[in-house]
Amino acid sequence: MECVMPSMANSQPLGKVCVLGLGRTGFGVVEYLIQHMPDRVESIHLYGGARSVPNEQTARFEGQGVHVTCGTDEIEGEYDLAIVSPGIPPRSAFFLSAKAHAKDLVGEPEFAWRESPNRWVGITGTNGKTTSTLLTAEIMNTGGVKAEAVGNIGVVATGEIADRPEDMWFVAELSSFQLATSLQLHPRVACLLNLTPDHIEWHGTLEEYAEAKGQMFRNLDDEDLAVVSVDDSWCRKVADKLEARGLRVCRVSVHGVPESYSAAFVRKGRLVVRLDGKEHKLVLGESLSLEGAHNMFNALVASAVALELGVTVEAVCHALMTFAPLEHRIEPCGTWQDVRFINDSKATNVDSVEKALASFSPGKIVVLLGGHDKGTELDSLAHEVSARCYAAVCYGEAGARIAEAIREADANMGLTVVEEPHMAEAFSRAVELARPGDVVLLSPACSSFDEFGSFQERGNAFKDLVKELGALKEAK
Ligand code: UMA
Repeated sequence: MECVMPSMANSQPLGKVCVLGLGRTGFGVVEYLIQHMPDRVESIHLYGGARSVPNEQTARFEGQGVHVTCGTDEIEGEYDLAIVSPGIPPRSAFFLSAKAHAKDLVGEPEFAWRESPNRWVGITGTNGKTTSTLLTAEIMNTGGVKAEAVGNIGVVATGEIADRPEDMWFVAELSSFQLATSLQLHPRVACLLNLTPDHIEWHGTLEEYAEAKGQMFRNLDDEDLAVVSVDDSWCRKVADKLEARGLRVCRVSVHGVPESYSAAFVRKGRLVVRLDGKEHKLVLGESLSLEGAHNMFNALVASAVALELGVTVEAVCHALMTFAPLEHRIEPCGTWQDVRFINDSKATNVDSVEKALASFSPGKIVVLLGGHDKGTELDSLAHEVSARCYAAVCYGEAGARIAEAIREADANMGLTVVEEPHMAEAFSRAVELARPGDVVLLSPACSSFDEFGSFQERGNAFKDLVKELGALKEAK
């Protein structure tokens, strides 16, 4: 395999480069490339795809010498390198056309790594990536080890390279989309949190999705550390394979105490990280600022990474007790007539919703489900909703399909299932249905793109609806 020498990477010529996508990634990459014209970059061609139209930003780029093409998936000309935004599926005409016209095609984190390859931590998994990434960076900074959270959390790594001090770590949340287009990416610590079906419409099969996640470990060597869950069967297989390769693997579990030389687990209520046989006893689970078993798991992962990179036990414990919970993640946003409103807009897949449902008393949940239909398999969601909820209000593009799955799973058990066109109507309906003591939970199991620009926008719209109702904000 070709090896990129860290000290050489930043000076290598990039030649003719094309960039695909007019989102955060495309813009961040183009801004970076412009700084390297003409010495390393001969030309930049930005393609927006079939549905794109020029905008103020593309006009600004054109003024700086960038060629911009919108309204087509056809790439023209020949390029040394194509850098692709993660939302563009590898089977799409757009992606394939770029592949046919470029000597090398990479995703954005791979490009960022090639440009600045020292001190990377990679974190992936179906759920918990954002919390784990932010918590890891927080613990490291608390312990005096400089770190910046980048990647899928919304910070394009390439855009952060220019101002990156030599001693700063990138703690990168990496989605399966981003990993599927990574080849040489080589983090010093790589973490896999869990693996459940998601994004199948993008990857094709669960196997391909799992394979993409596995890409993160491809280049690890015996100096590195893999931090891998052993609480689900897919991840256990990954941990076994990595150990068979002779790598150091920290096995993480909230259910048991792994025997391995390196492990992270809970013993008598206390979080413990064992690295190369040496145990570090951390805080009691009840002292964590984040609630829920899944967050205890995220805390174990973040602590293992930080301890591996030299943070003291004291600093880890302090950060674990003070880290502020995240917006749009099981976020309490008000109470009205003894009904609590919870914003879990970040729950864009079934597994996240199931975790949210498990956080409240059974039979007292009115859940709002729906949005952009990702074609996810709905059986287990439907059964959980039937078992745990009092009512389900389904809306948006995926609303009818979800409602049908729940009705089928519920088969005369008495759950109220209703359909509404949009989130606002769904919210009003949920308010009508909720009884004192209930929770109205927005945990949609879908992405937001049929109605909103992002899950943040959807979460904020939900919180505005709660505010308009005259709900009182909870103290916590
Ligand atoms: N485009 C097409 N065809 C497509 C899809 C996209 O032409 O089928 C082009 C269009 O020009 C469009 C552009 O690509 O304007 C958008 O690119 P993008 O969808 O990759 O979005 P970005 O704004 O670049 O944001 C991406 C991530 N988005 C996706 O993976 C869908 C952001 O993750 C990430 O924060 C950002 O890069 C910085 O790394 C969001 C996300 O939803 C939060 N991630 C998924 C998740 O968490 O479940 C994986």
